[in-house]
Amino acid sequence: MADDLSCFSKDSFLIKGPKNSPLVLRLIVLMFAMVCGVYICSICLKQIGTNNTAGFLTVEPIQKPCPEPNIEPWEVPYVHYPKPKTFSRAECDCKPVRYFAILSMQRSGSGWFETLLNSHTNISSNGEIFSNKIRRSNVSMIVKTLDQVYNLDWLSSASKNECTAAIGLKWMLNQGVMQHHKEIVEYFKTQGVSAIFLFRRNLLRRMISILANLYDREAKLLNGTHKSHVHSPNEAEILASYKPLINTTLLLPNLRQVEETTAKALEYFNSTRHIIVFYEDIVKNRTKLIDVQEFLRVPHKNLRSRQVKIHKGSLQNHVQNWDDIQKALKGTPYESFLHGDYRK
Ligand SMILES: *[C@@H]1O[C@H](CO)[C@@H](O)[C@H](O)[C@H]1NC(C)=O
Ligand SMILES: *[C@@H]1O[C@H](CO)[C@@H](O)[C@H](O)[C@H]1NC(C)=O
Ligand SMILES: *[C@@H]1O[C@H](CO)[C@@H](O)[C@H](O)[C@H]1NC(C)=O
Ligand SMILES: *[C@@H]1O[C@H](CO)[C@@H](O)[C@H](O)[C@H]1NC(C)=O
Ligand SMILES: *[C@@H]1O[C@H](CO)[C@@H](O)[C@H](O)[C@H]1NC(C)=O
Ligand SMILES: *[C@@H]1O[C@H](CO)[C@@H](O)[C@H](O)[C@H]1NC(C)=O
Ligand SMILES: CC(=O)N[C@H]1CO[C@H](CO)[C@@H](O)[C@@H]1O
Repeated sequence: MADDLSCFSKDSFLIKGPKNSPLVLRLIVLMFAMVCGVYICSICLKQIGTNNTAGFLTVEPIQKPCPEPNIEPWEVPYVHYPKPKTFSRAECDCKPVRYFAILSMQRSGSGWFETLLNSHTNISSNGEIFSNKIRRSNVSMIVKTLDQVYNLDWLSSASKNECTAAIGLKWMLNQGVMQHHKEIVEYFKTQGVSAIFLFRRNLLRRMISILANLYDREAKLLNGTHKSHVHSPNEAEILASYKPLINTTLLLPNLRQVEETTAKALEYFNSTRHIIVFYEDIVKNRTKLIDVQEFLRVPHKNLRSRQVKIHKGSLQNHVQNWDDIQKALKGTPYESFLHGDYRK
């Protein structure tokens, strides 16, 4: 429209010019044409400018698409290419990332297990993020936290760099997992998160570990600091010197309740991709960790932890009322817990 108008006025200026020629009129028409031209040019420039910058913003992050990873079709929902806000994945931009969550219970060896996983260059497990009550106060907070973790934007001492190939966290069943299981299962399925269940077979040993840990929270046996995990045999010995008294009235109901929780959790998460790992099995045979690395689809490495086991050897050395406990468990399905012994 504007173009036509300016051309028309130019034509009329050329045709009419020679006949009727007041200089003022010619100048006015000339000025009008110039203003029109400048106006049109400026609009053109503006449009080119915005479209160019808009183009850069939307096109740059997806520059060249990553080549199709060499994976089996069932794996596709579990392979991700996060774009962290806090850093660039640089040379590993096109390396796929797997999401996982270690679902466990307190004093089941999950701290040790996590340090083993974190000794792998491509695995980053961010610890017990949901021990913080605010982060698990409702489903939207949980989802927001998980989104941040899986987008590689959660900063913790475990965060690795651009070449993380498996990202996750440690999550205790009593930290909102059981309470919000429906929504969490839904999240795991839609976002492609794999679950690693880590349980302990000998629940009596677990109970002793819980009681000793609770006691140390107050007593702080190691030079006035409370420690849940130790790195030297000397420290382990000091912590194990405390022998808890187990209330035998509560023993059976408590063991039963832990078993029920475990069974329920497995039932809830049955439809998610998962693996079940037992602490005792890893202690006995480290090659079990290959199964876990296979599950996470990371290259196989020799995993290490500096943590030292606290309660070693026969259980009877670790409690005050061994005789009562023996009596309470004789003839129950839990009798085998009395004998389970293993070295490390
Ligand atoms: C969830 O919890 C957070 C923090 O406690 C709160 O700010 C937010 O309003 C809650 N959201 C819903 C939907 O309840
Ligand atoms: C693992 O990390 C290394 C660098 O630390 C990187 O070169 C390698 O590509 C990563 N592997 C995977 C599968 O992402
Ligand atoms: C406690 O402190 C003493 C002296 O400061 C030190 O020799 C000892 O190793 C410490 N023990 C532990 C378990 O840290
Ligand atoms: C064991 O627990 C029960 C129930 O809490 C309590 O009534 C009982 O006194 C406890 N026994 C001992 C020896 O502490
Ligand atoms: C999970 O589902 C499978 C079949 O879909 C079933 O065989 C198995 O018993 C279930 N496990 C639990 C713990 O519910
Ligand atoms: C350790 O476990 C692997 C499989 O996870 C098995 O092949 C191997 O025989 C086991 N080794 C021992 C000593 O039990
Ligand atoms: C060709 C083209 O992409 N034109 C777009 C330029 O930007 C404006 C608004 O920013 C869009 O409306 C045009 O479609």
